[in-house]
Amino acid sequence: MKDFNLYVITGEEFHPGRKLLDVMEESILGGAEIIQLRDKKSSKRVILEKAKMLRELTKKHDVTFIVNDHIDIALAVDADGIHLGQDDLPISEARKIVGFDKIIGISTHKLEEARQAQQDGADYIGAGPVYATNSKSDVVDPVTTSYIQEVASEISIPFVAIGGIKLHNVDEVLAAGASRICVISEVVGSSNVRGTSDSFIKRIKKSKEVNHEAAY
Ligand code: 3NM
Repeated sequence: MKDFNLYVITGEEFHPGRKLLDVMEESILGGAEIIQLRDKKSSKRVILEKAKMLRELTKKHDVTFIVNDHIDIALAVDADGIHLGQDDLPISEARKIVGFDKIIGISTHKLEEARQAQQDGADYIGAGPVYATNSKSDVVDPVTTSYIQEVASEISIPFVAIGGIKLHNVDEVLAAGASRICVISEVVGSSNVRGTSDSFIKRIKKSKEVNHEAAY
């Protein structure tokens, strides 16, 4: 998969009165390189319609498009990949359905799950929730930046840090070893979605420069 810095997930409850497509386009214009459609409430028909619109938008901007949970919808709209949770289909079964041309990502909350995901052939993992978050109902306790440190030192596939990440704490997450950040509320709930994405991108890139310099 193409590497990335900022991954933004939809969260329509955070932008009442503003359109999904407008908000997600602003996040892309600010620099988000992956967009994930995550909708735990709507009917499959409604999610399909949103997926079609976001597929078109992400194609227009040459951005990666991932669908959460619904493999059938991801295939129907020719998304770039799917994102699974620990209770969804195992990666081996999902791979049989989507093949090797699609990205498969999975959420992990402990090292055991991260190792398993890597062994099962995940293209990337989510590592979180780093901090407390209101964006996920079935959320586990925060894993803190120590999980980020563990994943950074042990896991070789790409990982993205997620959960309660804001502009005020992102530097801490980057310092723990993350180089890719995933956000819902801080970006989509912002009154300046584009500017907030852009600020995240600048912080991520800055941290990479510093680490690069430190390595040489
Ligand atoms: N997955 P926010 S945390 C969707 O830890 C999701 O796997 C998580 O939203 C995980 O940036 C999370 O608003 C919510 O905290 C992220």
